[in-house]
Amino acid sequence: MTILNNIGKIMASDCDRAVQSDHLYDVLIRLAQSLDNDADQKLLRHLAQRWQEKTFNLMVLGQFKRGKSTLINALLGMSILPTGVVPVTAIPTSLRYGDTIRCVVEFRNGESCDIPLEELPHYVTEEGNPKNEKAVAHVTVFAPSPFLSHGVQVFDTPGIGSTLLTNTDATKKALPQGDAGIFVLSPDPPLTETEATFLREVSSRVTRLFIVFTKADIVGRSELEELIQFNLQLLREILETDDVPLFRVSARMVLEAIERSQTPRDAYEFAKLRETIQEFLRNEKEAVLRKAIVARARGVVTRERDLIQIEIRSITMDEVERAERLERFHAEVQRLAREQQAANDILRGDGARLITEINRCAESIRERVTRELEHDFRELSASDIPRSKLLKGASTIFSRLSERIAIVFSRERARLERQIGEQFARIREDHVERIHGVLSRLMETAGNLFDAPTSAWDLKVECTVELEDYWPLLQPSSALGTVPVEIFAFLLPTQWLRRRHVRRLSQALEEAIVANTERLRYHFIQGLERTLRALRDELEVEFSDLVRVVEEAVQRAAVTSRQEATLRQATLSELQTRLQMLEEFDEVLLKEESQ
Ligand SMILES: Nc1nc2c(ncn2[C@@H]2O[C@H](COP(=O)(O)OP(=O)(O)OP(=O)(O)O)[C@@H](O)[C@H]2O)c(=O)[nH]1
Ligand SMILES: [Mg+2]
Repeated sequence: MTILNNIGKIMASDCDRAVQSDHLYDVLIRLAQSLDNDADQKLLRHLAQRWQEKTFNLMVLGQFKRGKSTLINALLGMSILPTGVVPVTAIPTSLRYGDTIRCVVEFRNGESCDIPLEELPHYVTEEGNPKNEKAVAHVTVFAPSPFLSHGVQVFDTPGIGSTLLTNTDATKKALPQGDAGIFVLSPDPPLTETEATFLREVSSRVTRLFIVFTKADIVGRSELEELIQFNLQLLREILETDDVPLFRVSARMVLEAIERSQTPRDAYEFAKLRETIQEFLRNEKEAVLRKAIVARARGVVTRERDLIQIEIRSITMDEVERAERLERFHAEVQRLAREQQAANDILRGDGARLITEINRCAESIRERVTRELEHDFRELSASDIPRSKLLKGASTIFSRLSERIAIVFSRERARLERQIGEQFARIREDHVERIHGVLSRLMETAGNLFDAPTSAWDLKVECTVELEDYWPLLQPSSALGTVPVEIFAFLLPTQWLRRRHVRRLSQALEEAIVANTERLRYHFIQGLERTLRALRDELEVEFSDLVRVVEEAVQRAAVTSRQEATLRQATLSELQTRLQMLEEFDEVLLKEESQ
């Protein structure tokens, strides 16, 4: 495959950067290996794994045939995904970094298998897998593209708005997993109403959205500008902002250049798009995670250093003094454990208040959605449909309302997530600060009792409300049921029949709203309770670990102090060496922090 051979040359500088980003991983693993303390080792390995696995989901979305799969191939610098002139992508496909190309198909029954790249179209396209007869749930392709380094996972989604409704469905289900999105538009035709509706939904869900106007090569430059200005005007209205990041590109030109072993030159703003996305990933996503991980690792180093100081001082104490100080330490532990309990009680209270807030929000969501959908419903059912078309009319109203339910609830979910997320962040900060106070005092006490200077360290916990990726929106079809068809309907007077259709649809609509609000409420409360438990447990483990490691250090010191002078001296100088090594690790971590 020539494209694969060329990619290495063309994007070599990016590869260097990808390799460099693993330095922090190595530092964390080396630090873990150099420690005796199991809990800290485990924590550092966990941090290294989080760093290595840092994933960031970039969804490529848009109407069918806009050129999504081609654009992904161009961003990756290799022709991986099938593309074509009829609706192609039928199964959401994710692309992740791997040293070699590997395709993994996961089936709905939970089984999975590896397939050669050539067979990918048999599983992900409408032609190869019509109506998903192979029951594929998801396909992951691992590829050695620098674009996929830094943990980015690109999702190719089936195009929305085609006659293949299952494609639109599959894409909407994948949407909640997105961190950022690329919305693909092209000259043929300009933005449609379906796209506008979908775009509104997408923009409320992802933290960052890039608009890409691809296939720029199919129109002349002046026509292109005219089209772009037209689309931009609509986009500003839809996204309710004047700041719309739009990039003109030609994915085809990029791929053709790579095939000819050339660096793509004029593919409009393709290079800028690629750079902006990577910049965003590096700066906004990676930097935040890097800071949190480094702070945590430096906390471990500081604590280890403090413990060594305590051990060194304890070795030189006499037995009675050491035992008496350990007893005082335990008394202080009891007192601080009560303080920790009080902090947990406050957390519980804050959690309960947040649940009340979720309930209140759910109630206003129900009222707001009801007002909005009832208004839609009145408009939809206002027209005077002739008797012969009554059933068809009801069926149209039914599917329009089903669509609106999905959109409106997705928007409300995103809104609630933001609102609750912000409040949770404050609760988390307060709790972490309280527990941090308890832990610092614990360490300070140990330091004072054993005449060893201890240093302040940072306790950073950055957990967010853990919601299930997929929010189980009650599928409008099952929520609204099917439009009732009655055998004797033809005997009923038209007005009567019309009123009955309206009544039934209105009742089904109300039931769907209530059911979905309830699901939304339950989903958030469950997520919040799970997260609060995890936060409390994590900090409790931190407390008991700290007590244990201080005790262990003092006990080791007791053993050492009973040894004969040369052995004791050897242990002391080994501890000094470890102290020195930890200082060096701290310097390396400090440099990593400012990367
Ligand atoms: N001229 C030109 N054609 C393009 C470009 N990008 C895509 N195409 C063509 O547009 C057609 C559709 O491209 P795809 O990448 O399959 O589109 P898609 O959005 O993934 O389509 P679905 O998966 O069916 O939703 C193909 O025939 C591509 O060759 C481009 O930049 N320029
Ligand atoms: Mg496609």
